[in-house]
Amino acid sequence: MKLSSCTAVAGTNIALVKYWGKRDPALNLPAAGSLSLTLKELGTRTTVRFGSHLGSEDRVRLNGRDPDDSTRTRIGTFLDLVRERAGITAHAEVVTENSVPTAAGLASSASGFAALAVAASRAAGLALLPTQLSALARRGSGSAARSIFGGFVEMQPGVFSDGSDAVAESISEGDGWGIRLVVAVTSEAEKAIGSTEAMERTARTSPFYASWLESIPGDLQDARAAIAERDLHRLGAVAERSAIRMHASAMAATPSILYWTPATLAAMNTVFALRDRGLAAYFTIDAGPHVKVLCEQDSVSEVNTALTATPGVIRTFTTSPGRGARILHETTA
Ligand code: 2P0
Repeated sequence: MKLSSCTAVAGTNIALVKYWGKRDPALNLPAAGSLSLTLKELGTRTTVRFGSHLGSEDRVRLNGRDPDDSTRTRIGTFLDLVRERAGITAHAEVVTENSVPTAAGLASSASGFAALAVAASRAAGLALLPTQLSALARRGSGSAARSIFGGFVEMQPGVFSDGSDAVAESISEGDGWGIRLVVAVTSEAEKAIGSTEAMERTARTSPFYASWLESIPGDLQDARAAIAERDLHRLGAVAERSAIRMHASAMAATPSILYWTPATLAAMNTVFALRDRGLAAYFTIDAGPHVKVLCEQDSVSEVNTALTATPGVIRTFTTSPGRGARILHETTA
């Protein structure tokens, strides 16, 4: 196998039907399906180069800096999977840039591990199919499996113990619909508790976890139908209740996991008020305090104005459906 350098990009994705809980933490297998929208404006660009001259450890630069120890370990463990699969031992140089604020509930691990899966596998001489890339990306982060594909994407929980069927698939490209997601940033701080630990605590201690899992198949069915009909009201309603149920199950854990701040609640109320005025606007909230509002292109300016005027909202930006992870360029060493 020939080693090369490869640069790949991936957009992050925001789940409309949330993933929160694993059936196998070691292989990162989700306990239920999820459904997301891959975004154009927020993502990761990653270059990977393997080489025996790189010495005895992987060199990683994240946004122009050395990453913290846990991030370095997580990337090194992921590169070990790629090395094992490609039958190589060389270490790698990884240079990665996020256009997503890292670790503030804006899903940098989704685009990060999707871009890393594409760039590292290719640089190691592998030629993986999108489904195989999705399974590989999942090992880095559950949500990353979805960012291999563009537009609306559904993640299958799978039934096999090796996780080979726990992969994402594209449902619809998502463009031509004029759908937008307005992000209201409510904090610049890193989130208090990471998703992996929070999910595990929810599954172990929340009395609402079982009913949360039971509610997901119906939400997936509803979301799929809404996308097929291009029905924003129906899709938005599913997204809002999925987010609320996910957070409710996490809040009920011991100790409680609470991502919401007063600004989060104020932004949620802004969305309710917009709907009372007849606007099709629906929120979703991930493992952080930010509020993301699903609406039509024509409503973006009204949604933006209302969110910007909401106490505690620091800034807003607008995102739209994007393509799946892909190679930007590669060179053979
Ligand atoms: C999601 N989140 O579906 C859910 C909703 C956040 C809230 O997937 O442990 O970073 O790496 O599989 O993918 C964030 O969790 O967790 C996430 P791991 P991940 O987007």
